[in-house]
Amino acid sequence: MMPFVTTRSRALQQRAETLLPGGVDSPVRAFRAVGGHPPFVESAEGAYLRDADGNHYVDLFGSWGPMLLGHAFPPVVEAIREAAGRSPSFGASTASEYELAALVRQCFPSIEKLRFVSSGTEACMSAIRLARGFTNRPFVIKFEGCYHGHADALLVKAGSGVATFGIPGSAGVPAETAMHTLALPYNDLEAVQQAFDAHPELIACVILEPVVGNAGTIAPAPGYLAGLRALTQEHGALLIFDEVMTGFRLALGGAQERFKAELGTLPDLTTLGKIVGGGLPVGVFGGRADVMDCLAPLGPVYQAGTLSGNPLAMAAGIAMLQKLIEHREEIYPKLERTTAAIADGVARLAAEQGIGLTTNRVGSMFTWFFTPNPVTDFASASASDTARFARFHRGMMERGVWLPPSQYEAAFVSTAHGEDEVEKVLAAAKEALRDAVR
Ligand code: HOZ
Repeated sequence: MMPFVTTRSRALQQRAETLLPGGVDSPVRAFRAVGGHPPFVESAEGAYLRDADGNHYVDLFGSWGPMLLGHAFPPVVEAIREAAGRSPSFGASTASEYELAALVRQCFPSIEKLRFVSSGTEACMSAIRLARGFTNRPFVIKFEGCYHGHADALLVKAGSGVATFGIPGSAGVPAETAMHTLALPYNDLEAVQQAFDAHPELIACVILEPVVGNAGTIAPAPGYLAGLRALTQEHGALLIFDEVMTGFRLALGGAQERFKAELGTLPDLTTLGKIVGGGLPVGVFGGRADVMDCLAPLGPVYQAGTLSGNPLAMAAGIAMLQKLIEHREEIYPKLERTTAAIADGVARLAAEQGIGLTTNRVGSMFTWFFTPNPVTDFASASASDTARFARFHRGMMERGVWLPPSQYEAAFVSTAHGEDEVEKVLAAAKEALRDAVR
């Protein structure tokens, strides 16, 4: 194995720490949960990242999701260049907003109307406010280990960095702000039924990641999504699918397309992010027209943003979605094949070495949990051996494979990954697994 040199990245991290808390702009990036030093990225192309020391990595986190077609995808880069030449921001309407909205609508039949914002956090925060405004009810049901961005009321028992650092929520969130958030175990319909019984006509909405990515990957149990749909309808609450990770990834129409046969009726509202911006900051919330028309300037629910519908972000999103729509027949089966080869290949290696590993995969997102037991909710995900995960992560980095630096984040595969990358990941994993259990 070549020596793993990270001298430049270390220096850049030390310098960053003098101005940026933890040296980062988003906590999980600091690698605190897995040890070692975060490499500083200089550039990326296709399935590969290159760091400041010249190390190359097969990228298995894809900018946390957006890079479905690989890095520096030429049509997206070209669209951004072209739009930048006409000025990066106007703070006024452009034709491109309708164009991207029409493409989103084409992929998601449940989205009759939508609004663009700048992040998944904003999308979920706005969707919740809208649901409360529409129903005139205060309570929100969310699920343990699901992460819907860092808005105050949604950090309760959240996934992603909140789970990574083992904190129950966040300092700075007054109890009154979170008192209307009911955090229930995922995949447990009985708990939802009980919450509706305990708070009759007070629950505005149920929000969930239909396939969880922020506690690691967890699939909905058969009947779970349909059960939530039935319960919300019965109790006059809105059902919100947070498809920030799963939208355009699990299928062109996200989890709601993938699980359509079982779901029957679609969610009332959906939030999107990541892929819809082609790598630029875009979030979307949308759904039933009667609900969306409660937004200002038509209705009483206020929401706004200077950079919402930003022309560069719209251009990138249009280029991305056009490609996905045009090539959907090749793209999704290829993603499925490559991801299965990677996820199942490592699962086989672990079994051969007698290592207890649970592999959860849905489409092109997956997680290797270091536990021999099934992972179906946050409690079972938390039973994973995070010290083993950290050693495995380190071993993979040293061998040129960049996994998300937390047991509680999903790995993502792109169309730029192929047989070469599968081979590289399996070769690295064979040795890294051995190190992980030493
Ligand atoms: N919470 C994000 C993914 N679940 C992490 C984003 C980042 O650190 O860039």
